[in-house]
Order: sequence, then C-alpha cells, then structure tokens
Amino acid sequence: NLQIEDDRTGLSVECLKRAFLDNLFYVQGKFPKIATKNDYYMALAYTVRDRLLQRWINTAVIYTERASRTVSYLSAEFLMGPHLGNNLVNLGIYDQVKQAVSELGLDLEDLLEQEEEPGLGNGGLGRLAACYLDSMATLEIPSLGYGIRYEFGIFDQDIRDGWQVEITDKWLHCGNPWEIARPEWEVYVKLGGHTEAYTDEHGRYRVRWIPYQVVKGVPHDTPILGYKTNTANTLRLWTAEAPESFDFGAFNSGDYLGAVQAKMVSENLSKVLYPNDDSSQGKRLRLAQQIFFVSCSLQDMIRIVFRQNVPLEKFHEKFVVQLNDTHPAIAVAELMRLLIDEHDMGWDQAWSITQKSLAYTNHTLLPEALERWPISLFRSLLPRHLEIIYEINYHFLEEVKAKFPGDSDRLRRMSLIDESGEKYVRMAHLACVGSHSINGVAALHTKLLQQDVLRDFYQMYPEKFNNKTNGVTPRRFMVLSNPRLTNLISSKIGDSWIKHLKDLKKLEAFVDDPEFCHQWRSIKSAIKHDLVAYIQKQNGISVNPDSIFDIQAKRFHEYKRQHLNALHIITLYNRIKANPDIDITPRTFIFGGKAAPGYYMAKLIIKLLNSIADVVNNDPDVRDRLKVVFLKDYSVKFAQRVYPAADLSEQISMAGKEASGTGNMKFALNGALTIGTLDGANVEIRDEVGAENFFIFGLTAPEVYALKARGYRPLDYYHSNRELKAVIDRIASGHFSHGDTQLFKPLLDSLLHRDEYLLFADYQAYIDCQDNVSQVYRDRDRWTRMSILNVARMGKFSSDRSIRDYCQDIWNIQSVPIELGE
Ligand code: 26Q
Repeated sequence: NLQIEDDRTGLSVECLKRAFLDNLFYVQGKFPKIATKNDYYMALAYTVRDRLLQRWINTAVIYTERASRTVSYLSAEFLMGPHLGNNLVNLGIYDQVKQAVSELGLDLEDLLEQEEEPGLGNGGLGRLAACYLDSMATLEIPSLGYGIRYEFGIFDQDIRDGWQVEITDKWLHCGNPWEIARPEWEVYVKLGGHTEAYTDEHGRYRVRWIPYQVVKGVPHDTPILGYKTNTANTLRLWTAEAPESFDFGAFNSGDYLGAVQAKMVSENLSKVLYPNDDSSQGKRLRLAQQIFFVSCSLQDMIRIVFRQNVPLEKFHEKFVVQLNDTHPAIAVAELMRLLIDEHDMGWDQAWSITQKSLAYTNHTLLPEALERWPISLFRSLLPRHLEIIYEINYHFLEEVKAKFPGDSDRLRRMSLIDESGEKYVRMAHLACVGSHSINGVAALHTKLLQQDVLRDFYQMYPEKFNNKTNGVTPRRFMVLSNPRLTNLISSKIGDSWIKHLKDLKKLEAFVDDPEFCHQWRSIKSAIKHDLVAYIQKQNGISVNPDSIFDIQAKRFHEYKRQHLNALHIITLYNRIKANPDIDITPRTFIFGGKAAPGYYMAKLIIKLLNSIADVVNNDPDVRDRLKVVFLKDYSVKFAQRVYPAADLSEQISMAGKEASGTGNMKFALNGALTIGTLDGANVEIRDEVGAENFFIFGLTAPEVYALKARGYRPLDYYHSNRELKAVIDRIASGHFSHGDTQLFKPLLDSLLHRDEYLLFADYQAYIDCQDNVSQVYRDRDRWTRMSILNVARMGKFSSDRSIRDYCQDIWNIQSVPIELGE
C-alpha cells in the first residue's frame, strides 16, 4: 500500500495537495465549497502533523532502544508561538506547501494567520524554554519539556479608553491539532492531609502520607521538530482531572454537589496561567500547580527509567532535570519523597541522586521576586514535603556550620526557612541546596548573583555556579519571521548560518558593497511599509515609513522603564511646541506589551502612553514628525511581525535589574540598532557588535548601588534639569489627560519622591543618547552599515550556542542522530 504511505509522509507539491484535500475531507469532514478558513488551517495542520509523526515515532524508537541520556526541562511556562509556520521551516517544506495551497486557490499567509497561538507563558522565561526546545531538537539532544497544559493561557489584551482590559484566552476553542493525549500514562498527585510515622517490616522508620485529595494528571504530547533533522522531541504538558476511581459518594456521604465541587477543584489546577511575572503573595493554587506538574513529571521519568530497565539507583544517569527558575524547585523535596517513601530508598542515596539529577537556572535580580511560601500554607498542602525540607535543612545547616563555624548570622541568612517574621520556605535556597549546578542567564547577571543575591551560596558552593548566557532561535526569529532578510543573507553567504549562526560573520565582507547595502536598506524599508499598513488598519494611525521605527516591546514593569521612553517622547514634543519649525528626525514610537492585571503602576504607564499618543498624533504643530503607537495584545505571533521592522530597539532597564533580556537579541538579529543600558545581555551584545555600533547610556550597576547608598534625591534632578522639569510639569498639568491633574499623580509622585528605578538620574544621558541616534540616522549609509555589522556579529546569541554550553558544562550529554528508517 505504497500510495497510502506516501500520502502521509510525502513532501512533493502533488502529494501535499492530495494529503491536504484528504485531511479536509476525513479529519474536518468538509469539502472545499463549504470549508471555512479554519477548516483549511486544520487540514494543513494535520497534513504537517502526519509528516512530523513519522519522525517523532522514529525518534522515540531509537531513544527507547538505546535508553539515551535525556534532558528534562521543567518549566511552568512554555511560550511556543504558532506551530504551523515553524514546523514548515524545520521540515524544509515551506515553499512546497506555499505552492501546494496556492494551486488550490489559497494563500499560505492567510492560513498561518488562523492559528491561535498557545500563550502558555508570560514573557522571557517561557519563550526561552521554547527556544531551548527548538535548539535541543536541532542539535539532536534527547529531551523532554515538562509543563502545564493551561486551559487559559496569558490573557488577551484589549485597550479601552487607553487602559488595559484583560480577556480570557480561549486558545483551545477550535481544538489543538498539534497535541496527542496519552491517557495511558496518567499519574496521581496527592495534596493536603497529614502524615503518620510507622515501622516497616524491616524495622525501619517510615512515613506514610494520607492526603486530603488526589488529582490525576494526563499528559498531552506535542512533537518538537529540529531544523532539518529527523529528531522530533516531546513537549509533555499535564492536565489535571478528578480521578474517576475516587469514590466521591463514599467520601462525601452521598453529597453529589460536594463531589462535583471536588472535581472542579481538581480541574482548577491546570485551568489558568498566573499572569504575573514576578512572584506575588503566596497563592495556594499556584503552589498546587507547581507540585502538580513537578510530581507528574518526576513520576513519568521514573516510569521511563523502569520501562527501559534502568535501575532506579541510576536515575541521574538516565535523566538530568533542569529547573527553569524556582517554579519547579519543589522537585528537590518531591524527588526525595518519591525515592524514599514510594521506592524504599535510604536518605543518603536519595539525596545523592537528587543532587546529581537537578540543576537550577535563576532568572531574576529583583529580591522581591524570589519565591517564598508561608509555612502554614506549605504544611496544609504539602505536609510530607515540609518534613523533608526540615530534614534537608538540618543536614544543610550542619554543613554550613562545619564550613563557617560560629557564624550564626550566616545560618539565619542561608536557612531554607525564613524565620525573621512570619515563617516562609525559601524556594531559591531549596533549589541551590538540592542542585549540582546553579546558573544565571547573562554574564553580568551571574556575577551579580554571586556577589549579591546568592552570595552566601556562592561562598558555600563556588563550584556549583556558572553562567549560561541566553540565546534565541534563528529559525523562528529570522528564517520564519524575516524571509526577505534571510534570502538576502543566504544569497551572499549560503544558508549554513541557520544552524551555525556564527557564520553570519561572513556578511562583514559585504559591508562596503554599495549594492548589498542598498538591498539591505530596501528590505528594511519594505518591511516597515508592511507594518505601516498593519498600524493603519489596527490603530487607524498614519505612520511615516521613513521615520525611525523606535520600538519597545516587552512586559510592562517599572524596572524596564517604558516611562523613561515616555519622558523622551514628551521632551521632543515640548521642543516642537516651543519651536514648531525645529528640525527633528521623524520618529515613530511603537510599544507592545502586557501588564500584570494586579500591577497598578504598570497599567497606569500603559494609560500614559496611550494618552500621549492621543495628543501627539493629533497635534497639528507636530506635523507628523512624531507618532506614538501602542499595539495591543503583544504575543509571539505579533513579535515576529515587529522585530523585523525595527530601526531602534529600546533596552533601557535600570542597570542591575534585567537578568538578561532576549528581545534585545531578536531585534539586533533583525538589523535593529540598540539603545540600552549596561544591563543583562546588553553588555555582551555590545561587546560582540562593537561599542561603535551600539547606543549605550546611563548608570552602570555599580554606579546605581553607589548612588542609592549615598542617598538618591530625584527632586534635585527635577529642579536642576529644565527639560526634565518641563516634561513632568506637562504631565502634571493635565495636558495628556483632558485637564485632569489627578490621573497620573500616583506615577509622578512615585518618580518625584522615590524613583526607585532612577529614571531622573538617567534622564539626561538618555536624551543625549537619543539625540545622537537621531543624528546618526540622518546618515543613512552609516546607519545601514551599523545595521549590517550588528547582524553579522550576533552569532553568539543563538540558543544553539546556549544549549551546547548547557550540554557541555551541566548536562554531560551527547547528541543522538535519528535515521529515517521505516
Ligand atoms: C512566580 C510565582 C507566582 C506567580 C508568578 C511567578 C512568575 C512567573 C513568571 C515569576 C516570574 C516569571 C517570569 C520571569 C521572566 O520572564 N524572567 C525573564 O527571564 C528571561 C529569560 O531568562 C530573561 O531574559 C529576563 O531578563 C527575565 O526578566
């Protein structure tokens, strides 16, 4: 039956057309005349899925046969973005499929637009996990991504009257063609209740946990295909269900409604993604989500270990478990519990396996974002884990005492339990103690962890610390999102750079080639024209495509200082108002990003930007020299449209606060120049592209500490800087709020009296630097040259490089190439 085989796996245009129509008929139950766009999207998605499955199964067979060492990437978030386009790129059939659907009278771009992206993450951390899955598959590293299949991902953002309004994200409402449920691998997770000590048949002291509730986890698998390899790894996300075997009737003495309620409580666990990207007050449901997916994942790994006839004592040889921040850090206690309570292992051996298996990545420098759980909450949900943590803490503090005798202050600081007031479990400390590796995500970040945030742990375990500078996947963020630049580059230097990003260096040979520079510039211009059309349609704003596209796209946070950008806009506006004929390089300020629903100040900043937009875009004095655009509902899909159109990338966080940033890399890779502080990975980007091709400004991290130490007084800056004062006064006057002087008062008060993120201290440096940007932009040849050199020198920031570093320094793992046998 060769014909049938070919329909599922063949890659020719003819075969793709046939398969597409077949899926439209047999999967969607439609024929062309009555099919909707979504039907066509689904038919195409299934056509692509069939081709993935062949690779997926081959990969699984080989990994099982060889019992290959495997990376488990544990993350509460995976911000995958749309699958279809990426799979077409990685399968290498983008052009064939485009032709196939076009011969059927359809437009591929149209169908790609149909996909509802799985927004199962907040921002950088979740997107990093997705880039790493792409790179692990491309490098043929056996890996499993483990997380939660949230029914509602990050909320959709609407803007009403300038304010952010949140709308639930129903990403599953049309079905998800990319996943396969695996109910046969369900697992059970206990919650609540109490523990009992007993003596087992060998006379050993043991503990039994009698839970209040048991929840069932069902895995849903999505194939993750590497770029032009046959490797298809798995993203395994868990949904929570009530176990039907649970006898609700008996448990609740005929209380049917109570039983239904219990079912709903179970399902709650995977209902919704928490939309804040800094850990907030201890919420019981959040902790329940963490133990739920961590326990499911560890039990799944143990099942795989047994199935592959690996003895449990060799768990750490089969798996290395990377913890994406502290969200899965409960794994330290849960792995101990599984080994000891469920698999009869002794403490010392369990501890050795746990430490050898786990590795921890930190993503934050905000002390307030370090996760802590109130002991009472912890005990009521995870009584057994708390006992285990106390025991780990006992052994750990003995170790600290041995290394630093007589230092009781150090014991207090390092304890897994914060006892300074209400008692808390410190998850970062748990992760540090339970892991063999602790890494930051950029060189500066790692250094600051060692000197500051985790300094005691660095002194205790210096050998555990290492840096792994973040990276991004060039497949999604260049090949897929920027085909025009991709084609130009490949026409000059071939396409090896897609897998070996350092090969972009070869572009430097063309930086003095006028024809090449001209092409480079026309491509950027064409992409900007596309965005202009989009903005016209979305926001009804006419934008000048020759203006500087100055873009800040990221979550809204005070430390990221979108409001510093606002101060610059108003500065230029004031200059125009004072002198309407002033010669200003035209600029379009573009913003995208969401604020946590409970983060009042971040939402007020969004309102401020939209209010400035209303005034500036409609003031006749401005004469179209300035435009301000807030693009709502920023997402991965949207990011792919925005990065290629940028001239200027805003990376202006207060130094010492942004762990790395990854948007900075995506912009630069697409030929934008960066204006930024010496923060996170900006430092390394500047080192790579050259200071002369980067707009740096502002205080450095040590200068920030020094200024705060000697007493920072924002009012002094306000009173001594004429332009700054005029900007603040302009906002305070109600100019952007229809005369309402109260609206932005909380923001202004915060700046004038605290200014925690030093906007005023950096204001003049930022303005001067922006004035220089405007000057340089006028020399279009110089700008183009800088743009080319940025791209040519971005090779370091491929997530392939990051993953190679993880493999070598932490995971000790080799690639396993996959042959496509039958
Ligand atoms: C924790 C507890 C309760 C509720 C929410 C959270 C939570 C959720 C998400 C805490 C933090 C996050 C996300 C953090 C994040 O995205 N950090 C970013 O990680 C990037 C990848 O390393 C870095 O580039 C960014 O600098 C960093 O801000």
